[in-house]
Amino acid sequence: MKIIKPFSTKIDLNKEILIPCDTLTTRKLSDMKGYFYDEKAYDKALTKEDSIVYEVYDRTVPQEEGQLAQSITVIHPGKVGNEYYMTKGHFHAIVGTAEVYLCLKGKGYILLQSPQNEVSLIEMKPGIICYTPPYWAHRSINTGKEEFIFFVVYPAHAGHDYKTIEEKGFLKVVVEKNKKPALIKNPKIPNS
Ligand code: PAN
Ligand code: ZN
Repeated sequence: MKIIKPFSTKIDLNKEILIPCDTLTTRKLSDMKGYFYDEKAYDKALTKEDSIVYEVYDRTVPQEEGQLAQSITVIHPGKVGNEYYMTKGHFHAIVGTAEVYLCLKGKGYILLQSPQNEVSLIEMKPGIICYTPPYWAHRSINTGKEEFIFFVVYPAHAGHDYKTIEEKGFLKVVVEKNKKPALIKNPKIPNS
């Protein structure tokens, strides 16, 4: 394993970003084709504006076993149709790796799905830590009116398998129903 020097990172508690930050990944609506169930609403939203859905601020460490990756995700408030803004969601490529999520600001959910198709929904608000066990796919959803911001730590060699979710989606989606978040069957997947 590569020997690296100890380092510290500051979470700017006013801006909730990592200082320093090595890489910033920005996901706009145009990067998320096929992820929201309501395709007409997606096309309409994109015609109006290619809004930023979320950003990920990373500290870079070698992507090898024994190292821990750290990052902050900021999901902006918004919806496509009645489905809240969310991350793409993924399995870890090395499926036996877990992850810890700590909510810093805003509110939302972590939606998890096991390889046996069990679905779990963890409610997040500042101070709540979600433990994502190995093997579960995970997606984060902003159900609030402000930014939903969380800090994560995970094994740096975990890797991200986006393909499975991009092709199959999650069995359930979080939508606004009667002005409240509701977990419903994914309309794109028959018998989900
Ligand atoms: C998180 C996610 C981050 C963005 O750091 O990567 O919230 O979500 P997507 O990766 O699904 O676009 C994490 O779970 N890392 O493993
Ligand atoms: Zn992950």
